[in-house]
Amino acid sequence: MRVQGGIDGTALQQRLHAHAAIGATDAGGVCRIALTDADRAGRDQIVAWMRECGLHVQVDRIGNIFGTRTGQEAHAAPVMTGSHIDTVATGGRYDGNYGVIAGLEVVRWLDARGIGTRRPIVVAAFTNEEGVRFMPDMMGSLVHAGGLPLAQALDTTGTDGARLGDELARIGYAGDLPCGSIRPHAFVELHIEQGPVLEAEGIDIGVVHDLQGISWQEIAITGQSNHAGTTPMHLRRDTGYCAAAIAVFVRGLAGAAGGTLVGTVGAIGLHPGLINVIAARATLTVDLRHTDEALLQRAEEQLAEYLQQLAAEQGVHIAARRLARFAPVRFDERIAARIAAAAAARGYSHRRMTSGAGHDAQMMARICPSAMVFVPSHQGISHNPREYTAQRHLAQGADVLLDVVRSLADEQ
Ligand code: HGY
Ligand code: MN
Ligand code: MN
Repeated sequence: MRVQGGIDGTALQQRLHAHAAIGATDAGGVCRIALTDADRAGRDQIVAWMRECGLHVQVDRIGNIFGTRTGQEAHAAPVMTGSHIDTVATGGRYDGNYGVIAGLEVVRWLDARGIGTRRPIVVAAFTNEEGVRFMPDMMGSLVHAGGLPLAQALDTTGTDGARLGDELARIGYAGDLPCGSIRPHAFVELHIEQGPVLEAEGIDIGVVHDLQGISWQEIAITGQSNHAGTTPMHLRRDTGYCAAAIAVFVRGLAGAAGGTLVGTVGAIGLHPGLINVIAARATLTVDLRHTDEALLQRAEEQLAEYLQQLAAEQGVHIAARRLARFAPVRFDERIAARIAAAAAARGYSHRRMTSGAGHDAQMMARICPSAMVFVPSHQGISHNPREYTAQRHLAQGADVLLDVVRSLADEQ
């Protein structure tokens, strides 16, 4: 593994902060929800930087953006890196953006030294990785990998009632490149860990060799609104109570699994949502994740059984709708080893680990050898304006990305 000078961490951090100004929130974070005007502005900036780097820019029909640096063998399958630039509503500066912007720094580093590669290098920014408006998450890379038909993705209705295809056209990113037409030789994604492990262990680089399965559901509960003061407790069909009971059950599921299962009730809505009215309707979301597919399925079954029991007990109707479901993913061992070797060659401490979060790499793993590089998140905080990674760590992750992408782009 050839090791020369590293990525300019100051320039990388400056670009990250410049990009974070787009959709900046008063809390110091970023809100660039997929296919909003803020996402368009964020996309425009990435496209401008890609063009500045002399990349050939293409946009596919689900809005994925690809910047290609040609190789000596222009038609060889490219090495692809990248991530996403859409964020959750209370997002930070680094989730996704770091992987795209570091990919461009790799291109700049090679150009500044006049270094060519055998294979082309592609930097990608995938559409709608977060999935908080249009579900499922990792949608752009899922369509690219053939896991979701384009027409179905375009017809997805958002939480705000908008149709995805209309929003894509409205922001000017309904491209004409057929989805999936770039078949990479390999895919490497650089991302913040979004968890506490690397910082707690004082380790610089995470060599991500697998990623846990994800189950997203929306649960709709129908009961009966009634007077909060006059209705005896045994005569209530109280959906507010049921929603709370489900949240407690999900927490118990995770607790019973000894920390290997994580369960989250992230959104709860009550109707009419008034202090003196027993809620007639409740809607809540459940996010379950596990590295073991069979145990994730078991947790889903236990939840389904509980919903039936609760409905009978409380005299309410409960319907569950699947929003996303991805099995755990094992990344490519050869590429994981290449990441570990690159970190070692630069004297960066590193450890193998699992990704708790979903990423575009899990979809790209369906069509080409893929793996991920993590850098520490301060206090493990993410999906939060306080998300932070030190410049030193940002630069180290980009160095490893540079060395791995370069070595893959020069192989037969
Ligand atoms: O949900 C996830 O893990 C990712 O942030 N979309
Ligand atoms: Mn992300
Ligand atoms: Mn995220």
